[in-house]
Amino acid sequence: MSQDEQYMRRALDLAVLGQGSVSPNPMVGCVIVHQDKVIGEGYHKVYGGPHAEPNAVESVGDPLLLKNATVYVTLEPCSHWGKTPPCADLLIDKKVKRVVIAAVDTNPVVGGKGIKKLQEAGIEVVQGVLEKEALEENRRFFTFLSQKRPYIILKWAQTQDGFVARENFDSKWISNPYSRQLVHKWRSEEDAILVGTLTAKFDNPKLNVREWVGKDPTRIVIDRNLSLEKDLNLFDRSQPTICYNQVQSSSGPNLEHCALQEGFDIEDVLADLHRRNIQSVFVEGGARILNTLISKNLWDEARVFTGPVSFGTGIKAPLIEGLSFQESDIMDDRLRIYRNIKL
Ligand code: AOF
Ligand code: ZN
Repeated sequence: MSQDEQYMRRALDLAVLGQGSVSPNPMVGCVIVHQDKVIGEGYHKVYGGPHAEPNAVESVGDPLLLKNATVYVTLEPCSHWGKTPPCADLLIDKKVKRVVIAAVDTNPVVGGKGIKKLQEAGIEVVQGVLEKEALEENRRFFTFLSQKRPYIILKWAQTQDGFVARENFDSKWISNPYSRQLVHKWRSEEDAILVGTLTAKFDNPKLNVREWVGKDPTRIVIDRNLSLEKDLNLFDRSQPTICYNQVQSSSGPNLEHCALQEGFDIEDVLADLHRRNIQSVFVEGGARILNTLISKNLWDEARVFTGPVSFGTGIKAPLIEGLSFQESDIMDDRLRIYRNIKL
């Protein structure tokens, strides 16, 4: 690893500290180095709050050192007046010597303009240092911008013989303490969790974060004809919940009924979530909604648990073309298999 890469690695690690509180903004970290010594660090802590760069600049003890400093930032410094002043202007004002950037900000209001501003002010700019890592870290942000829909993570658990539940929808077999805890961690990392009608009905999930410390995501359920019972856990109003229907129904605290047109499809739901600035969705089933998303290639990651049991018959697991769990665990970059996980 080069020295630039080492400092950028630190900036990428700092950025992650903002996970869960900056969406729909990106996670951004910043490290300021003077004569091979770190003199300042910062990250974007909260949506609407100061960006990574002002936080890092603020942390520098002797501001005079900034003049000869190199600033490492995981995303191109912004050039626009948003909720805060442009970060590029701040770095120009402080007369820093060099700015090292991991990824360009694809937000159209920035889109290279921050880099141009810095260069025009005579600052040396290096870009693309640990770019791959930076794109991966902010994959939700970049996908949200480029696809105009939330980043979609599919999750299911299947038996050795490829079933997600028995015919009576019983799927209790997968629950072991470790997989449950992992799922709760995953829930806390996304803006929303989506389930279909049958999963809401038969599993009666709470879809909150109990086995991990973190925020509860917004719950999203599709219930076209308002057929779900009102006393399901999902409707307990303990956290924001959106229910998509094709008929009008009244909303109340923490429970919004959103009526889409007759015969709406999943794209309409995703477009509405995009409008609401929901950057990522964790899809917990059932098989029908998972298959729909897979068949339309509307997914970015699939996390699949496999258990040591066989059902022989039941509800078939979603199929990703070309995937055979027997052959290999990783068939696709997007697919992550968690095989027989145990404590
Ligand atoms: C930076 N450093 O730490 C972040 C940036 O609404 P605002 O004013 O907070 O602006 C949000 C946009 O600014 C966001 O969509 C992204 O393009 C950029 N985020 N930029 O220079 C940061 N978080
Ligand atoms: Zn900024």
